[in-house]
Amino acid sequence: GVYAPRDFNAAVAFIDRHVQEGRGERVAVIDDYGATTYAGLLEQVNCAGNALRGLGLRQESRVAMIMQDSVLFPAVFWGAIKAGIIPIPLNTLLHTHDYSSILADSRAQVVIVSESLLTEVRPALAGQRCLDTLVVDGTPGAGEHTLSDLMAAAEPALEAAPTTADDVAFWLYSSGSTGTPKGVLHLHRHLGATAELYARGVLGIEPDDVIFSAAKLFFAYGLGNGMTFPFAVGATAVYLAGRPTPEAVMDVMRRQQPTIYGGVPTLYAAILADEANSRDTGSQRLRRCLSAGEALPREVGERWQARFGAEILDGVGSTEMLHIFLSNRPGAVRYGTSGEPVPGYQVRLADEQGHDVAVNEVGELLVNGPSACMAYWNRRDKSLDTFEGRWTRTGDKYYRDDDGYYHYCGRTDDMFKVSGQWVSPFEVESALIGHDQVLEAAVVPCETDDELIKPKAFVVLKQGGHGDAQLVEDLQHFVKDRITPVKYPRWIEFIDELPKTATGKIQRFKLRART
Ligand code: 3SK
Repeated sequence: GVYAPRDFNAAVAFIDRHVQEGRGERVAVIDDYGATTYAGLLEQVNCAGNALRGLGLRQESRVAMIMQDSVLFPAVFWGAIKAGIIPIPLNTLLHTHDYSSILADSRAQVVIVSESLLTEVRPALAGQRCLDTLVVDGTPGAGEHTLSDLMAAAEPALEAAPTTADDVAFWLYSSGSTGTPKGVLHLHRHLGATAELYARGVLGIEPDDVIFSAAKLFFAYGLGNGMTFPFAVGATAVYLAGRPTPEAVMDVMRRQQPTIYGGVPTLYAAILADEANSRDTGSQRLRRCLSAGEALPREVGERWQARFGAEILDGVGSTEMLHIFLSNRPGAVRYGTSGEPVPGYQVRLADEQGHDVAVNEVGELLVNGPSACMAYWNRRDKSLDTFEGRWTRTGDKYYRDDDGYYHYCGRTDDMFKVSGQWVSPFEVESALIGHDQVLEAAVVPCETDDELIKPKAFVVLKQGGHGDAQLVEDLQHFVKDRITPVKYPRWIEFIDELPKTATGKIQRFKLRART
């Protein structure tokens, strides 16, 4: 293997190793309840692994996790992996019908749920054929188990299951901007690959870093930021259980003084737009920020850096590739671009026939690297459509400029033609966001009375509410002055918020349905 020997259990490399090498007293996690050292985490990992075995789970059986961010998340995640059991962290913002179909699809036998999420999850257990045990992080109901009791009664020593680097270690469900979620299978070797190539290679994480990720641990981006990266080097992760509102994020920044912050564009923009915290300087130790989930508007990057003094490394990743494979690098950031390939990954841009496109021409982005997932669970056709030998199709359109920087143009299925020219919604949205009254925008194709396709924009204003006809006209001129005029939005509708996936991607298909 590239980053792991053949006989390999990722939990030993990420958790046990720190204690074996004398770093047991370093702080691994700070959550809403306090700090846990690496030695304390190892004990919790072992107890959780033994507790799962005690529930009858064996190597390769599956446990679903619907848990808020706290130290119990890594305890269960790595405990399962160490025991050879496959954890499946699920989005905590889903509804009963989503949990019902995902739990059935995954065939998990046990589900661990944070108490506050029980109302959505409990009804999803009805009629499940494989799932027989509900464990609650909190107070259980009749016939349910308590996570803390199970862990307290379990042995604090656990021998790692004899897994290989190519065994499946965990699944994630992709939350693509359309369609039903797909189970994405990741191997023991993948976590180390993202830590080595992106976290050490680009982000430059070090043992003394304190990293805070507003993106939650159930999301591949948050899982890397909040567990893989700090635990790869013995650094400290800060967790926030609740919603990462601008106030909550700034509060953590002030109290925990992280050195690295992982956010998403909407949150960067919302923090900058929030008058209430405009004097808050956040963390005095902040040295690096990263952004993913959707493209970071240039304006937002520039304003953030001017205010907080730390660059934002905007990057692109996917659940399928586990983390970021295309990114801006420290000292060479070009806001408004997704940067360059992370060393260790290869990318190419292909036209509809699969041929490489020329510099400055738009094509679909494909990526090849050592953290690509094995397949989608039970979705053979989708797997065949997405994974072409060593290459993974991303569904994103990009062009590469003369300097080798990649520019995002939108999702393959979001692009549309106006007067024979391809329009990237992202290009029009970026122009709109440059206006000082606009917080966010989404652009979709819309038919005129004579059945021609023209751009329509949905706009969220910084001060909220609706703009008048004058503002519509100003915004249209503003766009025409900045990009090819034919792409300006013929209609502008003001809305309170844009429909988004739980991980921050705009769901343009929902807006298309409204036109
Ligand atoms: O959306 C992204 O850019 C991303 C980044 C890292 C890991 C996962 C995802 C989906």
